[in-house]
Amino acid sequence: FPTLTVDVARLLELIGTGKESLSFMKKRIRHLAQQWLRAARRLEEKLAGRQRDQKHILVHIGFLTEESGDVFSPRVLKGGPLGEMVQWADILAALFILGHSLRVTVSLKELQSHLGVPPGRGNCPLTSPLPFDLIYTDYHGLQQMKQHMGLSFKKYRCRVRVIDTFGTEPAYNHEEYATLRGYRTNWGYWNLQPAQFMTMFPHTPDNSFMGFVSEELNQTERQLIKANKVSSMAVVYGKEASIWKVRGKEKFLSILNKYMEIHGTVYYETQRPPEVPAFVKNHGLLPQHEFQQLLRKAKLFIGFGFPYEGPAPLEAIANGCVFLQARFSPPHSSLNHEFFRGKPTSREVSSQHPYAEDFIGKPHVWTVDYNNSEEFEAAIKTIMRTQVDPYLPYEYTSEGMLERIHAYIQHQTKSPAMQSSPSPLALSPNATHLVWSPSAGRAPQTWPPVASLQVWVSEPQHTCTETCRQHGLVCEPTFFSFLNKEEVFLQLSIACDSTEYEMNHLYPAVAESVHECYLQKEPLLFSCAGSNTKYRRLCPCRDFRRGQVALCRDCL
Ligand code: U2F
Repeated sequence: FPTLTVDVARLLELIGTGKESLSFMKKRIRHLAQQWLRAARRLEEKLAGRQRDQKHILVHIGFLTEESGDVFSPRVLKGGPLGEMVQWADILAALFILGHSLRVTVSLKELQSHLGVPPGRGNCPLTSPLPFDLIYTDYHGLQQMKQHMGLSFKKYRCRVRVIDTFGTEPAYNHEEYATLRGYRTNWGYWNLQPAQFMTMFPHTPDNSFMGFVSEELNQTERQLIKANKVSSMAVVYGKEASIWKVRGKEKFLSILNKYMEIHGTVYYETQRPPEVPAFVKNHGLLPQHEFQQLLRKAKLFIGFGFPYEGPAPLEAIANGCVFLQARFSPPHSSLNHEFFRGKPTSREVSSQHPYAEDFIGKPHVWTVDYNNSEEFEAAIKTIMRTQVDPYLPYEYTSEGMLERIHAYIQHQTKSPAMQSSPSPLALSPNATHLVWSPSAGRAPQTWPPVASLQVWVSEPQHTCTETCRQHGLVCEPTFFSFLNKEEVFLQLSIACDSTEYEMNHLYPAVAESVHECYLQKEPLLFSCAGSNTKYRRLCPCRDFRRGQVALCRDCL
């Protein structure tokens, strides 16, 4: 078994030098090293005696390669996106601390030198000439690997994990289906298992949730933060001046300015950017550690609508701020918004940070209509009066991230389609849904274990993601194959005049008005996302650990 590794200097060496983005990542790893080590020790105690395999892992950060244009590195010190670098730094730290053997590449040349891949035999063989058990990369890296590996790419693609910030829904991933049905994207069509895509927040249960971490506080720091909070201090979320070019800003900022001193961390070269009003105290872009210090003093962290779904709101909440953000009505998505256009998802983004809105909520997060001055002003007044403790969801702590990645690496090896075919499910006593019954024979070996499965039927126009959530559960696409059977309709007392197998990401489902039942013909299209007024969908749901939605209760 690998030992949880402590030699952080070795990791920093592996990452290499020569880019501002790499320096940012190394600084972050160095700064969080003690936190990672403490988390590793706690996890070790928790996993005592459990099997842990050591994997050979290649981490190829495609978006940082010159060959893909590397637009990020030159903007690191100029207010450009850092979220991706935050996440990659944390992925590297987590994989290393878990004791796996790592190689890191940020150029095509290095990638090529590591991929000696003469064609072998069989489908995704576990022992073969490819010297890596797992490859973590992104969409740019995937493209580069495909070009370099030629035919063997197809054979080994099951070992790839794609870090994909906003997620890829199954309908966009399946090449033939996406092409036929017009799920057009700049990225999709890779025919991977949807769980191979790993997101920054738990956006859709179809993908795996990779996440990142936020800095954690000890008891003394928590007390200090509470004692030193300035209830009239607000920090604006937006390190690049363009973020401040938002409609209606004058109105809501002048309301905020009546009550609070407003601070910003906007990058500038020589003078204040014209987009930033004179009454804002601008500190310029701060190093990450100093930004956290500013958040420790502030009461409020306020978003202007962009960037979407970044790390900063979690950091603010972890440092005891309230996060105030705009509700999007209608929600933003790839169908109506430039930023999301071409991204392989139809997910509707209901605010700047839906995770903060849905998974955290009040008193830490306020989502309001910025065009409604009364609602906005009332929120500010209440926030100033309310005492709020620092809060960090477990899944964004170092221990939470280590636990999740450990579980994925240990268990997520077989694709759902490869898991053994189950016998029928038994009805639960209350007959509103189905559960796995121990009397139905030996449970098939699956991960998550099938004992956590509950089958619920959605209302029309509801996704399985929503349906499971309504029942306090989470959609688990691995289990779709268990309910994609004619007898399941019968067990749910659904009358089917006809039953067809078709390719459709909403199936299995029933068109109730006409008593037509549909089963899924293409396992790659099993999808928690997606809804239609015509169908009630059969949804596989499971329980989850508090604060760790990626894992079921018995999933460790
Ligand atoms: C997101 O990327 P961003 O970089 O825009 O995300 P932010 O939430 O602004 O924060 C990234 C980090 O920047 C740090 C802060 C965060 O961890 O500690 N920071 C800083 O170092 N100094 C400062 O003065 C202020 C912040 C998202 F993550 C990406 O995936 C998206 O591509 C992007 C666009 O939606 O938004």
